Amino acid sequence: MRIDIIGAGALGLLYAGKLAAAGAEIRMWVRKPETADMLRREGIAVAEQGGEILNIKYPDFEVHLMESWPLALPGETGDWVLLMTKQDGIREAAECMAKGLVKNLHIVCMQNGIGHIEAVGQLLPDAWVYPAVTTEGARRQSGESVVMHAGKGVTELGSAYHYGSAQPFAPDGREKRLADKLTEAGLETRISRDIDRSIYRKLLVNAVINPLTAIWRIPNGELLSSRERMDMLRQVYDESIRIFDACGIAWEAEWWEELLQICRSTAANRSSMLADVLAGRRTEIEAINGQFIRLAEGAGMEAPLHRMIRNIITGMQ
Ligand code: KPL
Repeated sequence: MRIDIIGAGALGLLYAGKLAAAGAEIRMWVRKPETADMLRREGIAVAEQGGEILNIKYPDFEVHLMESWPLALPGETGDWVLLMTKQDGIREAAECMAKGLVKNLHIVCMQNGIGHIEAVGQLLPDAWVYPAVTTEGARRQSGESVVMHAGKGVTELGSAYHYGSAQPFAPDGREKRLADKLTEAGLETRISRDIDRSIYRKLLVNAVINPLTAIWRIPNGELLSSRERMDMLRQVYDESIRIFDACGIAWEAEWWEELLQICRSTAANRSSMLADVLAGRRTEIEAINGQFIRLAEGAGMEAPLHRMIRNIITGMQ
């Protein structure tokens, strides 16, 4: 199976390394020449929690600059594109893909937040766009090609959207083949027929945990360490649920307990937003809490906590 992976962040490297080790033909697509040089020089190393290290040397995988997509792929493509940039990297990647000759790409989107499936679909109306939600934990030091597989999770792969035609996608077993390959590579993947539920659950978890850990500069587990922190967690959660209700978005009572369980099971981890703030990178606040503000606006209601949190994080960038 030939897989194009766009983005060399922690998840991009984790997927590339593990899939290459499982025999998939991997092409990495990166934005910066220095990232391409580093990957060619150092390869990819995936450090598992048990101490095992998977080393993938270049050229056992390919590396290209994203801008060379139309030249490097003159009329041929892989079986899959895994789009693993953050939401703010989507436009640039999609514009490069749109210049390529191959139009009917099958693109899996692994971003946090909501709104990205529509964004990709509008930029690439001939592509099949699959939402995916993962709970795999990965960490990487900026400028390094070593990725820590910090927590084994599960990936859910939804059905494809196609914006260019009203034709429903005739299933050809393609998603199942990808899910099987990922699972064989040690990245457990299930086909989901209710991916929206997982997307909204993850949006809620990220909207509560990520900004509060970034504001207080604490690992996830410390959110549970005092009454004041727990109260704040609960208030942001409750406001989010009121917004879901106003928008007619289904949610489940267990999500609160699941959120607390995520804090416990990732207790020592830094959230991705805290990592971004500490590294001076742009955060995903707009794609996460910003989306709650927009959902609330659409339903004619206020979202004072999400708005305050969004302003605090934006003011830190
Ligand atoms: O997804 C995460 C993130 O950091 O973005 C959580 C679940 C909060 C784990 O850190």
